[in-house]
Amino acid sequence: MIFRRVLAAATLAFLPFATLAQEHPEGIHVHDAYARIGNGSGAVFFMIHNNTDKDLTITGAHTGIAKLAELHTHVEGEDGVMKMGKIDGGVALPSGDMHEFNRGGDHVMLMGLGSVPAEGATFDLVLEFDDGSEFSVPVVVDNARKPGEMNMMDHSGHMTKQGASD
Ligand SMILES: [Cu+2]
Repeated sequence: MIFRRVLAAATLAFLPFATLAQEHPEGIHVHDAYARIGNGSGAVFFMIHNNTDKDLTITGAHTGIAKLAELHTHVEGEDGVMKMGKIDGGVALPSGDMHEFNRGGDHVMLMGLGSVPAEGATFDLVLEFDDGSEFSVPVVVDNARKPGEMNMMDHSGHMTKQGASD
């Protein structure tokens, strides 16, 4: 019986990993969406998966907390200095593929913030796709986050894509 008990304990210990491995449901889903906000502007970071059978492009975004939300990336200027700029043509998200919006890379820039949401608060960022559909992502304000750090406990971004094409 001791062997059996050990086995049961081992199964329990591995359960969270098994759950993680299965987390690729149908449709669009987002992992670990967070924002850094300050001085009237902010940036949103997340990982997005396209598990639909359709090639999509993220063409834009909007949110109730900012006048403007733009897809940005960092590009090297002629002087060799990295600058932020709008991504021309949007972000391609082919079927079965994923795209990472991360620090120092692509991000969703928020400009013209009204009231600045508090640390730990959540707001909705709506992503716009080329097929006319939209996808709402709950984003948590996390100014304390260090670059490259990931919140493995956050599974809040899993939902079905809703929009014109459904
Ligand atoms: Cu930016």
